Amino acid sequence: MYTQGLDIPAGDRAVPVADGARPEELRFQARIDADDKIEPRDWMPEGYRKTLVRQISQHAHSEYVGMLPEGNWITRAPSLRRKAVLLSKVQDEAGHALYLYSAAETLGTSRAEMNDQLLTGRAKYSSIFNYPTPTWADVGAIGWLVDGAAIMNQIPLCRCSYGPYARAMVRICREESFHQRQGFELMLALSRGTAEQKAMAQAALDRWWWPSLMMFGPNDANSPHSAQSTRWGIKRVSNDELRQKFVDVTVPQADYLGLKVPDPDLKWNKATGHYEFGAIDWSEFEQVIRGNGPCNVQRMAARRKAHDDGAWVREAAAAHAAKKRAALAEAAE
Ligand code: FAQ
Repeated sequence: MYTQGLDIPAGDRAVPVADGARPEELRFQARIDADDKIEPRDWMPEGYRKTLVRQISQHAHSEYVGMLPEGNWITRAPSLRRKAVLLSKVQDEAGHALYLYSAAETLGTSRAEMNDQLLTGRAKYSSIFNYPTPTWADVGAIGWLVDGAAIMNQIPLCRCSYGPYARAMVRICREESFHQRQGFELMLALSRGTAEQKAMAQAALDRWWWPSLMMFGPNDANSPHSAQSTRWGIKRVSNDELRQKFVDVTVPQADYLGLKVPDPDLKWNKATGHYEFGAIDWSEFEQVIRGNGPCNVQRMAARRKAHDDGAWVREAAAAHAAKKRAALAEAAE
């Protein structure tokens, strides 16, 4: 369902290389256009490396910070089954961050450097994780909508031109797909529950709908990185196209749940075969990515505290590694 229609032929996305490109740039672009994978030791333009480090590290930070909103409910999950599922889902997100940090490290930027960029506010993470989770239904809404939007955006990344990123995305997408289903199943249980539970599910949908649409990034016309990232085969489907696919897939799911999407302008257009939806409040998005969302301060404070609290673990691991290296060197003498 989430993967349909995402295969864009290379010819349709190719944008001409700038005049005066050097031979190695032309060779590089020819490899991209032939759908060849670029590997860490291959020649690549500095801009390509920089773009990938920016996107992959932001993606890793998103998975990492993204553990916090749902993590808020681990101790209060309503049953042992729900607690076990939520625990393993949140652990999966930590794993995604790890694969992505590792993929970014292959481009020559260390994990410590990326972490420093996050903690000092120089790197972004997804706007979506700056919203609060006041009720149990928010856990369902995150799985259903946020993981649903994440998969929509990430399936095309499995075919991204950079090998380590593309390979990391395959496993991540499989896990996100499971996360989406568990969120939907949670929402289904609430929607079929008492009137109070159904109202809780509706309120969570009201809270998460618009921020989920913002996750896909600015409209194509206002997306500064899209043209170049598309030319380099990093981006395969545009922000607006993915957002539209998400709306088209998700509205019937809301109908099935008996919930109402909070958009008075939402309507099915028979001629185009797509839903038309209302205007996104981009000023809210700007505020959130500038650090002024409802939970930005709280999220960064939690990450800084976790980093500080973990200092002894990093020191112990480094001391252990040094000890092992010394023992190996001694044995080799
Ligand atoms: N939030 O020119 P574009 C998840 C920034 S993972 C914050 O369109 P691009 C799993 C953008 O960085 C969710 N900033 O940029 C999970 C750029 O700023 P910069 C994360 C945003 O890169 C689920 C500027 O706006 N997914 O959910 C956002 O071509 C549940 C201009 O934008 C990924 O990172 C935003 N929403 O396209 C975990 C996927 N959107 O860097 C836990 C990989 C845009 O110049 C629980 N990333 N910006 O300062 C991508 O696909 C792309 O980077 C886009 C943005 C599509 C996000």
